[in-house]
Amino acid sequence: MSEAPNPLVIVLMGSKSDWDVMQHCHLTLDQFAIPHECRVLSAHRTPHETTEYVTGAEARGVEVVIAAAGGAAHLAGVAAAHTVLPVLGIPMESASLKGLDSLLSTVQMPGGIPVGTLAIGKAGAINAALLAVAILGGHRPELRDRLRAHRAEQARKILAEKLV
Ligand code: RP5
Repeated sequence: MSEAPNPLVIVLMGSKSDWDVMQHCHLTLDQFAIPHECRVLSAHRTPHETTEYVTGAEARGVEVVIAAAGGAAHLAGVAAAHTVLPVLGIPMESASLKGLDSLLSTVQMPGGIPVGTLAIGKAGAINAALLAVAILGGHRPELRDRLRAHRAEQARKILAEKLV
């Protein structure tokens, strides 16, 4: 577990094997100096602890929940069932179906309990962090300014590309 005293974002993943990818979510949140906590919790293997952790998040001041899982990926849906905080789901790439299983499990929530689902793997991990910053930025103009600067930097890099 990686801890911040008063996290605004919690980042859950179903297994330590997800960390190679999910460290990019953590690093992106760090880039924006967002206090956050990363934890391995599984919808299947630790159902009670997962429920307890997500249920208590709002009272701790958490504003966004990020949940990554692979295969029969229920973690984001289970998290969303236990909180009204926005939940962002990241499908992890799986060995057998390359993450299509994780994508469909995460994205196909029945109407009523939303999970905002990002892309499979690293792109989703980075974008979940950026979307969390945008959500937090709704009432923190300084964060919106940092997002604008981040986009400007990406544009500067693209425009500076030389092919030959
Ligand atoms: C999911 O099962 C995890 O999120 C992970 O992506 C996948 C495989 O987990 P391990 O068998 O590597 O622990 O619950």
